[in-house]
Amino acid sequence: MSAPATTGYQTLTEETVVKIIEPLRFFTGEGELRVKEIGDGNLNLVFHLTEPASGKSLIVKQALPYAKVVGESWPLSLDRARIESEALKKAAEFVPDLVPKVLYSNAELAVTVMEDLSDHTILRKGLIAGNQYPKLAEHVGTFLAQTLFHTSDFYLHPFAKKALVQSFINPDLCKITEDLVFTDPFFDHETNDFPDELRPDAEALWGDQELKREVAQLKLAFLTRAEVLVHGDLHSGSIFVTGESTKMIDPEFAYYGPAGFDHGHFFANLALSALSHNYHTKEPGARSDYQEWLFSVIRDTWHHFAEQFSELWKNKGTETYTKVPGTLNDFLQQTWTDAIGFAGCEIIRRTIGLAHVADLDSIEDQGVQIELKRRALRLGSSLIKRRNQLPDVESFIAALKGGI
Ligand code: SR1
Ligand code: MG
Repeated sequence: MSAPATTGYQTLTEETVVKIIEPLRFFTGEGELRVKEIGDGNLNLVFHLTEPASGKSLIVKQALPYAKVVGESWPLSLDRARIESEALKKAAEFVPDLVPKVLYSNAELAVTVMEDLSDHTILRKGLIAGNQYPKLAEHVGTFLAQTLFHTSDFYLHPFAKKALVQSFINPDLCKITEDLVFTDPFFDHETNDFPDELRPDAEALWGDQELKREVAQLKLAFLTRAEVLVHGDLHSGSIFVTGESTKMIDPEFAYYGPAGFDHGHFFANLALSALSHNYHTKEPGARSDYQEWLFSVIRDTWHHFAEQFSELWKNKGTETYTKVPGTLNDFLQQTWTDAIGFAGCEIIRRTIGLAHVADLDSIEDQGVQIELKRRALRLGSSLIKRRNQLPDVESFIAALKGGI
């Protein structure tokens, strides 16, 4: 297969990207303009433009018509650039401080021009270094409560909600998740990627029919439950942080899906970080302190989310059934249980699937790395199967502590 034909689209270079931003008149034109392609993700080009004389800088992100991580044999729709900038603008209606500001977008060129967040660190890198971010839980909980509630049927007129569902139809990127998160890691598929030592563990998963039956339910929820506009890929590489600020970036996987999906990804990546600190932080006291902090982020994120979502439900709910006692609790409980299941799938796919996490892959001691990945597979499987027996955040944290 080759990349799809595109009209008016050209892949930008460090030379041509300058033309794109000229009409914005963002830079003063004094002195040199430095341009560097800095994209290290799986899918896109990212250009960093700085003008030392004025101290101004910005980011130009361009989608490629194929998955960069694999090559032109994996074509991908350029519409994800429109989806990403629309999702950022939608989130900015409710939480402008928690997303990068979009300065300009061009759907034909699949380009989004954004504020430069170079003063922030990618959360995954910060977690590997053992840093703590005191505002992280509050900010992620707020982001989830505000974006999920305001894009739901609980708040929007049904026509407005359906118009949003339509504009966030995202088949190519959803297919990546359907395959890489929910299907391939649970079968002997060519996209899987793991060392030989883990083959018996992977084969145990592939032969576990009870597990597969549960994953089938989670995949069906992902395929069919158009509840809210989710970020769609909220792992710790999609969050920029400082001590005071948190920005959710990269919502190119945004679509209408089940409300627990983003929580699940975020919690899974914190759990993988906690697991990896068995290695990254060798001194036992410091290790358990750091792992406790990671668990407190899970706990506080959920509480911030549930509190704010409940307030919004009570004060701004327009759907008739939001007034019926018990309906809020039912929705939160379903979201919670789904989140644990989605977390289990994310933990497994980041361990034996196509796209791994540096938290585990950067462990130099191969024996330790294999052992921790083995634990990750057991943990993910147990979370998926036991999600209905983990009714609250404390039982979930207890399960994580037992599993890492
Ligand atoms: C081919 S894309 C692999 C992964 O990278 C993205 O960040 C998503 O997590 C996707 O599943
Ligand atoms: Mg991404």
